[in-house]
Amino acid sequence: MIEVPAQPFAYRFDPARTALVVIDMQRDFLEPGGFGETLGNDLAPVVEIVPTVAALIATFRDKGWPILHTRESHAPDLSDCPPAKLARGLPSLRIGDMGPMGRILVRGEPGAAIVEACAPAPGEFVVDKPGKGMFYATAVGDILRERGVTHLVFAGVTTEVCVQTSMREANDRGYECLLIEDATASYFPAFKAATLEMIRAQGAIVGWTTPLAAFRSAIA
Ligand code: C5J
Repeated sequence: MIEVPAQPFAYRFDPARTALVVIDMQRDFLEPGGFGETLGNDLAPVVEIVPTVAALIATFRDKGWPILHTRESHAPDLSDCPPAKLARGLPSLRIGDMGPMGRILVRGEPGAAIVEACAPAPGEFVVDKPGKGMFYATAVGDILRERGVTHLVFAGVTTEVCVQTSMREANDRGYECLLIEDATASYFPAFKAATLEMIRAQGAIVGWTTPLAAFRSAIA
């Protein structure tokens, strides 16, 4: 077992049963003209974490530990899009509309791709998810179960939406979850800070948090 200094207390994991989950590091959330920007958001906080997420991915690759990437995306006819996602918010472009990177959050369009710096390597899992959480309407549960994964290390965007939802779903399913603090971001720094606090509150009610440097020192 490896022990990582973390909040609210040390996180212990067996590397043979641990996977990295990288949530939605897609052009649509990180690049101008994508869904994130059409919602009126400042992209700077999410762009800032790209090198840290890339370093975390490289760390798992070096160790040969499994990596699962998610992409928030929909079928071209939007038949898998939860109604709330289509109806709510005031984006200048809605899901499915044509933007500068193709149709917003539609599978196979350039904007739905993962940014180059965090691109999946051959053999890594890539899961398209229509919801905010990674278990809803996906094969994530089967993928993790088949490989005996019990512990998940999380990164990606956005902290309070798809990262937190996926962590909560995982926590309810019995996975022990660690969020890498500087490898996750929100368009709203205050939301990120609040989410980190919520996750580790009340004795790790959702899971643990730690910076990448602490994680890397622990596994060195
Ligand atoms: C959002 C996400 N924020 N990946 N998606 O709509 O967090």
